[in-house]
Amino acid sequence: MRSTMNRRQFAIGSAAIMSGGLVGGLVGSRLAQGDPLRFDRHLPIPPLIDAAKQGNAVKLKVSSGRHAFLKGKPTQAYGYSGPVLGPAIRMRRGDEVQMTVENALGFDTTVHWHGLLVPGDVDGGPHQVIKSGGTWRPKLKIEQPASTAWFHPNLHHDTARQIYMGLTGLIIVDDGSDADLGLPRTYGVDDVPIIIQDRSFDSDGSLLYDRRPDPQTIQYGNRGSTIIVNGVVGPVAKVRAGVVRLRILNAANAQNFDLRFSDRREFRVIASDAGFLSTPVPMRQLRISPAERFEILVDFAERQPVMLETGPDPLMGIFGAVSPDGSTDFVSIMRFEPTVAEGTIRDFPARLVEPDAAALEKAVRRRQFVLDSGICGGKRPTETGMLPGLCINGKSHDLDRMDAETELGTLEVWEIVSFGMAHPFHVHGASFRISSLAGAPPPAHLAGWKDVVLVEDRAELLVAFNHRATPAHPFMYHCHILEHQDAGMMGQYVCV
Ligand SMILES: [Cu+2]
Repeated sequence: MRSTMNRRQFAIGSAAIMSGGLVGGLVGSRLAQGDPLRFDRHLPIPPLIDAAKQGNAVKLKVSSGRHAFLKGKPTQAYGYSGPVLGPAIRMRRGDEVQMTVENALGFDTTVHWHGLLVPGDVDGGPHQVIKSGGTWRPKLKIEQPASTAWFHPNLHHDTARQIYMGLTGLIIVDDGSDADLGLPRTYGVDDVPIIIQDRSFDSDGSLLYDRRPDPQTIQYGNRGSTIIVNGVVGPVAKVRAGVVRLRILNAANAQNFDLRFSDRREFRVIASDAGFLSTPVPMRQLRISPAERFEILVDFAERQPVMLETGPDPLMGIFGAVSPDGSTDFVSIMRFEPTVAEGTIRDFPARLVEPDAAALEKAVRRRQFVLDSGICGGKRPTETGMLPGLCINGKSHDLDRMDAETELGTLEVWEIVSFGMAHPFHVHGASFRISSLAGAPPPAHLAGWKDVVLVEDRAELLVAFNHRATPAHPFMYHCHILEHQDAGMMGQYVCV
């Protein structure tokens, strides 16, 4: 069986890495130096830009700045209109938002609107480079249901490092349905963004990222020893004593997080990447892979402080299942303290929004995408040609090669196959329903519209193509382990 073989192949790779003594995909509640975390730093809330309140004209300046990920240790980071991360931009369905993106980084970048369903020429993929010192002015017509999206660089061969250094911002698409449903929606108060990332730091607090990652880092993705939430280590969020909505984004380069609360309380998943689920899904533990988003409702009415924890990456075998201190425990990543202020929302809704139907029998064709490593055809992913290739259907990404042509207004079945390890697969410019995961129907919280799917074995997707992308500005599909993407595990398609 495929999955058995995957695990065996994987275990061999893991043993090789561990014997090589390389630092890998390990999360921990302690800093590398061994200091226990105090969870006494207020959770930073990215500033909210409500596009409609400023005439649907939004400016972002991408630049380098100084930020203290570790308390008292400011260091270089990259951010959008700030030293690290970026604002949360609220956009309303039906509006057209004029973005102005100024690149003051000192080198090229792009800004990809991950989860926005917009045409290829404004999608911000590797064909829309914003040159150093340049400005990009895309118009974004918002025509999709309420959802949590985000924005980040997608520059050919330099996506992983730029995101690692801090380039991540949120987009909140608002269609009024959360007001109709009576959901918490006061940003930063009972509607709280939670951006989770793992990082490795030097003793001076600076970010460790090798511009030329070694083969093992490329193979398994960059994994840090410390977890940050909204850009800081060990934060505390003071929340209302009531039902609170968390918009969780995994913006790690490679790590899957396995989230739960320290008291194992139940929470409700209300939305995934591309919008609301039909009903809230009660869960006590939630896996989130790179680039995925989940919105959850948590009841803090009992006023008990609680920790948010993550387990070792369940899909990294030996490699991810052991912390630097040798433990396999869950570790605390942040603290919630319900305050004296009562929450205004006391109940979970019974129903949410019925997602747009998607009928498998309407699919016009079927394609298969095999995600693998090895000797890839096409251009070499590195100048030396000595590093491992990461490829889709045996080919490394090539900006000059078109891999697929789709037709506007159609549905297709895409079968994604992962070899060797689990890959989070993302499609630009389209959303999909998961028809099956390893041959079984998806669990309820993965049954809505999405744009990322973690493929451990194989997944069958029903993809809806409703946005135009021409050969000059194609859409990407790729693995969202950023080192894999940079090393060639990406393809591109047109939709005409
Ligand atoms: Cu991958």
